[in-house]
Amino acid sequence: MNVSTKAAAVRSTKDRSTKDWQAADAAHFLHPFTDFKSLAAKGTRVIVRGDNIYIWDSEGEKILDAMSGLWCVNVGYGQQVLIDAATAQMKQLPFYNSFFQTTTPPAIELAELLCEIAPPQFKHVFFAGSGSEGNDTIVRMVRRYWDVLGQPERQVIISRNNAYHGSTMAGGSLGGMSGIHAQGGVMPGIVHIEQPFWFEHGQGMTRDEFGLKAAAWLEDKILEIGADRVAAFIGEPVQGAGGVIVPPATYWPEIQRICDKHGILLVSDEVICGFGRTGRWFGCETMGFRPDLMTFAKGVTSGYVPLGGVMVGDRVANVLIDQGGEFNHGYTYSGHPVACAVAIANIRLIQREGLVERVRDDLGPTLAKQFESLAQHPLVGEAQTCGFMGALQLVKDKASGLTFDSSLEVGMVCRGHCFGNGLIMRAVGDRMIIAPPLVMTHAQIDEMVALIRHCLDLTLKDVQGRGWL
Ligand code: PXG
Repeated sequence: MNVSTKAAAVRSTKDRSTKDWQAADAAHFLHPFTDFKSLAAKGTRVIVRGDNIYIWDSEGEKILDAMSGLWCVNVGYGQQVLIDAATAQMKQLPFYNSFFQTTTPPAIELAELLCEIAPPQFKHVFFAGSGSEGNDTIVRMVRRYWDVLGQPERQVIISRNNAYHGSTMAGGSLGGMSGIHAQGGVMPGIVHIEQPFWFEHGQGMTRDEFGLKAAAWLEDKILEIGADRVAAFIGEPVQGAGGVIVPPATYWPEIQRICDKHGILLVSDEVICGFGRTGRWFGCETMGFRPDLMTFAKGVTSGYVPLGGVMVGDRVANVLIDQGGEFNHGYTYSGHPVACAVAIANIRLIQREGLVERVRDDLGPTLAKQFESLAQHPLVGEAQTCGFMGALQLVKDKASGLTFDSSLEVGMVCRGHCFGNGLIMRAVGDRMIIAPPLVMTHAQIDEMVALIRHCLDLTLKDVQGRGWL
């Protein structure tokens, strides 16, 4: 098939049925983190529209999106000010780069605005196109920092098992997901410690005791490697893709103390926790630590267009600027004017609507209360929230906290019921997680929680019917 007949064969939106979309999808579209063959056999769900907290599929089914797209649509779908900002910027200047002594007004303004909302040590930004690219920048930047300071042997970056930092080579290596490591390997100089997951590793201790113990694993690792070889520690304030794992309150302050003691850079991956999700602008503020670098993406534009980057704190910025010379790193889309214009409109909207404070004072406490009641459900062993995200740990035995055999994939059974009942909720193993848009009303929270309860009931019935209890 030559190019012109191929183009002619692609039909327009209106005359295609769901089956037709699915067939074309299976024929040509390789989806992320997907078993291509089995997805082609099952067929995809075609999402065609979004408004507020809802999306619609090609069959006209309305779905409550309790995952904000993929942890990103913080202001909900259909916000006109974001659409207008993109349109105006596309007309004015759809693209120009920020290499070779040039810049654009949206990139400058966004840099200013980010520094205004970030903790006071941040006065500089490096732009990227995604969270993964942001974390690639982190690896290159922390190693460059130690090089410039005459300590090139400080190369090792410590991260955690079950962390998610993206899926480029550096992002996948920093993350602690064995499935990713098994395909493509782990970059040299990146090592992992255990995650601060009380339910799995801390039973029998108080949460606070466990938080200190989990932080001590960092110091053990530093001493094993030798502090003079360790460049940085990176973590998500609350692990998102790993299952909304909220660390004990003692964890992050102790991590901070250990990093300070050994002179190690502290990096907060704020790709999920940033932009109001935890009830402060950044998750490190909620968890009480003071990072040297922060990765951001997702909520910076509420996902309307791709944008990511790194907030660079004074400790690193001063060295790179005053002593570093050229930093040989950057992307075509570093400071993309349309993405930056949308980010500015998004942050201004979050400010105008007071969404960060709303999560802190209203949505967060309301969700926490609702999750306390869901914790009474016979299948739920633990319910945790932080700001406007939460997790329900499904268990076989509520009293002892005994979990199901992972091969039963009870989480996927529950997710199937959600999918079939107009609710998007993610399953991470047997942990059911949500991160809804920050514009939800109380009535919508009630609607969401009723759907969750219904899906838990259906899952319980299934599990009983299959004799798994
Ligand atoms: N850091 C964190 C903390 C993330 O959650 C990334 C970096 C990478 O961002 P990009 O923009 O390169 O995808 C992420 C992304 C899930 C899921 O299943 C989570 C993410 C991405 C895809 C799926 O929960 N988070």
